[in-house]
Amino acid sequence: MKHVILGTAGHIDHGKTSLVMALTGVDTDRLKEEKERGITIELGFTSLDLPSGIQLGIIDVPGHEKFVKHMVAGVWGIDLVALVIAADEGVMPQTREHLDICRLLKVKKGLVVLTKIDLVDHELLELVKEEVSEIVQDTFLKSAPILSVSSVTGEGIPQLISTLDLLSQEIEGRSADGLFRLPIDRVFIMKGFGTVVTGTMISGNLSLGETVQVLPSGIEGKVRTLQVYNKSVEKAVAGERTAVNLQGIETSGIERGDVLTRPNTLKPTQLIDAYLEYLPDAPRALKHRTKQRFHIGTTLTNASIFLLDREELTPGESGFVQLRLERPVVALPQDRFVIRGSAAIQTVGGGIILDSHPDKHRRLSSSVIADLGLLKDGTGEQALQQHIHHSRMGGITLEDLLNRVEMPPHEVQSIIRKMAEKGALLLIDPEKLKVIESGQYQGLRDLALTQLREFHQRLPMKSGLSKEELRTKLPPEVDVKLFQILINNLIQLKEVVLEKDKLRLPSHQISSADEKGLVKRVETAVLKGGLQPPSPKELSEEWSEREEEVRAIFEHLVHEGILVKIKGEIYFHRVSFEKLKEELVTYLKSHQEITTPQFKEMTKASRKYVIPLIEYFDQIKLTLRLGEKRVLRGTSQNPEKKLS
Ligand SMILES: Nc1nc2c(ncn2[C@@H]2O[C@H](COP(=O)(O)OP(=O)(O)OP(=O)(O)O)[C@@H](O)[C@H]2O)c(=O)[nH]1
Ligand SMILES: [Mg+2]
Repeated sequence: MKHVILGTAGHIDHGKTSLVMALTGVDTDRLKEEKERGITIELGFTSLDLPSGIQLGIIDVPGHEKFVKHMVAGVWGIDLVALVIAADEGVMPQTREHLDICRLLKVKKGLVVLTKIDLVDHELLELVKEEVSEIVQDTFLKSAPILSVSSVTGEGIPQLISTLDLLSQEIEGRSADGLFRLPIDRVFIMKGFGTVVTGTMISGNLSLGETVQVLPSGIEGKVRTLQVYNKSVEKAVAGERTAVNLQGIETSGIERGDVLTRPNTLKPTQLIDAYLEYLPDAPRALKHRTKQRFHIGTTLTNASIFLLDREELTPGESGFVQLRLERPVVALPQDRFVIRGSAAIQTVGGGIILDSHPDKHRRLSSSVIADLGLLKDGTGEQALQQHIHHSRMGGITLEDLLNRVEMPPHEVQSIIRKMAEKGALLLIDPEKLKVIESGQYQGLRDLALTQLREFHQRLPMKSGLSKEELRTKLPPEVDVKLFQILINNLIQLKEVVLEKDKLRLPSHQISSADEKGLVKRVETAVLKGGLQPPSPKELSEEWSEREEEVRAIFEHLVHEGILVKIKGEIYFHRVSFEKLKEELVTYLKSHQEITTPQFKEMTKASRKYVIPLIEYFDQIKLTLRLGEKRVLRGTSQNPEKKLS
């Protein structure tokens, strides 16, 4: 059976609830306060079986300006709107505001219902009709039917029913294969059953016994019973007014504005990119970072509006914005939203969500604007490609992609498959369906090879780099699985060699130095030099070996911890260095201080070595320089310590 949802809209007291009653026989004003005050406060729900067999769900909204937030929650996701205008009063402020809201939320179709015609004469009715055509021009209701009824006498009600039937037949049914999403508009306890939530299923479907999740809190529960228009069902689908009886969730854990989903599908967000239409009759220009009320689904929170493409948005203009929200909400691309002023509460604009999980953007950046332009005007496939591209070298999972584009999972999967077949992307995690753009993967591969090359250049005597070391040199978004795939791939293509846990380039050979025993010879020569060791240059000249090769061996020995590099060309053998260090500490412990000449005397070395050495001891924080003298750090001679 086809389901269509109709919402009422219109100024307070214009006869919306009476009209619903005339159509269905149900009084949707249930609250005591509503009865006493004669106004609607909360949303009302009922349904009507149309002659063609379509079931029309009806949401009755309040007209009072104080309850516009309930009205927005009610009409978000409806298929048809009945804009109700009392013939004896004509167009009033909330007539216009509700019409703006329906337009901003992109309600597809509707009709205008002039009520209370029993109270006016023909002339007045014609005047009101003129007024109506004026306000609906340039809106989706431009050529909508205008019906005249009296809920008191019943005049016009049969015509209204057949018009609703015709319009409903023109409404396209919703696809039930999107991600399941139900913005909650009511939460209550039913005796003997427990927690029940209701809402309009925006997309997907839900069956008895399934596990569901409440967002943003993340609480999970089970579907115990399911109802669509008061009838128990095994499965509810998109477009239906659905009541879900939840097992394992207390009513205190849920509130209106929450969204029911399946676990691990939708992710709440506090940062949203959008295209905002600022209404022509907004009171003043919208400045960068202005805080406004932000309505999406049945949720209301505050948003700071960052203007991305201009300094301010004047009434009547539209622009790209980034919304920073006070509380997390569930939102998907193509969703509609409304913004209302936070001081003078009035609808000032609304628009379409382009990305519900963006990065923070720089303002006035042409590349950011171009990307958002593509999300606004491009196809779903283009949006998908853009998100894969922007996931850079880390790649992106199917789950994340489904939160970034408005497409059912099977469509996203089929596009991914096609892109993979064309070689545009690689599947890096078949379990999570994680993909990486081929260009990004090439970049990652080049980066890994460059890192290896640089390592070999710096330390030619090392056989290679361990996997862990190489991973730390790659971007942090590269996870273990992707890294493993990269390494295996590089090994398979013989672009790197894995040998004794070390990765190296195939061209890298530990230089022939080892064969000549040069490494050992350098070590011996430096050790023999004691506190006046030879430099790489001196040794290379003495032995007629290439200077770079000898210097590389010195660096290798430093890396191995055998030599200590003091400065520039001065390398000491660790044995000589440690012996001197011990001698210096012993001296300072008994003499408290040492002058440079005294230190020179201790080393019996020339100034060329003495000055860099004593400065090195300062540098490694063994000694502290006080004028011409040095003392041990961290002892009683240390004035710094005394002060503290
Ligand atoms: N004479 C006459 N009175 C009507 C008609 N429709 C509604 N009324 C009266 O107008 C008053 C307001 O009607 P409601 O249906 O409560 O108006 P509403 O639009 O639902 O008001 P809110 O929900 O508070 O915005 C009630 O006293 C109704 O009896 C009608 O067709 N003819
Ligand atoms: Mg009402």
